[in-house]
Amino acid sequence: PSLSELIPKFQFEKLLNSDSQLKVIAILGTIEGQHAILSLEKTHFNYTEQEQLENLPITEIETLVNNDVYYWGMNLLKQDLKNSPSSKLNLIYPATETHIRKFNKPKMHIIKETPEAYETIVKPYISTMKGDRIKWVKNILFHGAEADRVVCKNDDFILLPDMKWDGKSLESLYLCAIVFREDISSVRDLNESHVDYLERILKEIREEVPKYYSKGLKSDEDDGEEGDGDVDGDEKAQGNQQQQQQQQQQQITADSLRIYIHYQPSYYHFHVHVVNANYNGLGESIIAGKAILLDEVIDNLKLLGKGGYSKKTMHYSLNESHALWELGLKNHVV
Ligand code: M7G
Repeated sequence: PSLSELIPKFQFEKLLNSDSQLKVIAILGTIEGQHAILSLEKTHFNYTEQEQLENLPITEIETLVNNDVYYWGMNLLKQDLKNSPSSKLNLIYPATETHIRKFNKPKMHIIKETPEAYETIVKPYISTMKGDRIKWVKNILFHGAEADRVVCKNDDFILLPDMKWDGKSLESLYLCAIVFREDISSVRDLNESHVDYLERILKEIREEVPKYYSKGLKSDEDDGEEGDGDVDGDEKAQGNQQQQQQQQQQQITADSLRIYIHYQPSYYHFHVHVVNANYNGLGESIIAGKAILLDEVIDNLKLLGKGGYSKKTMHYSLNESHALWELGLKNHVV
């Protein structure tokens, strides 16, 4: 079924999360008796063309306060689904208990995971998190799912837009590189034998992403061509110059990519997050205690010797609703 068939059937049950900073809400509900999680995220202002900036689509304004030179109020914006949608919608259906737990906002703790705690608590948990839980990964790798969106594919991995990205603006670029090998569940499985492999992955990402987006997003190009119309020479030159400047600012370069992995990840099949380093609207995804730069991982592997990350004590944040908390990590806080 399509999203537009499913959403009208969604029946509210409870609010899971509402984040005024990230402009996100997540709602638990049911669709035909099965749990579903609906989340909405207000979109960023995608006004990059000069014409859009000159004609902001403000339709109604209510002034709240005016004090000296300061004014503020509320307004409506004219929006349309293709170029200026109001929000991005995510639906997980049917949603499992694990999905639901992930959206509740419980207390965070800093965990000190020793190699022993990993062996006795985390490793057995990971073995239960394979199978159906990472079916979407297998679908991408082996069954052509999302094939039309792939940014780059080689013998090591497939790189494609992450589900969290609306694909509308390079400013919030978010890609995910999923590796073909199935023997790495998490950073804990990495050791010095993986150094060349990881360096190759990192190098490919740094080469391919800037190349792929060198002319901006595909839809940006289309819009640019349409806008030419009957503008006179000077104005057009000025517009082009501004457009070029904006494009340069937006240009994705190898060193403007934040490339990292998660510990603990949600999915235990090795994958690498690739986001625009200038974007900080990603909340938990990029904070200390969750994200580890792939460069750091590689350098650490060179120092850690044969056992690699299995020998390390890992410190990270975990919330009380994560299954690992009750499974025993609550006894391994710092
Ligand atoms: P993670 O570090 O395991 O978990 O990353 P977390 O960041 O969600 O805590 C998995 C990444 O895969 C996340 O960034 C998800 O948004 C992304 N992702 C998850 N699913 C189910 C899909 C999917 O079906 N397609 C794509 N393209 N990305 C997904």
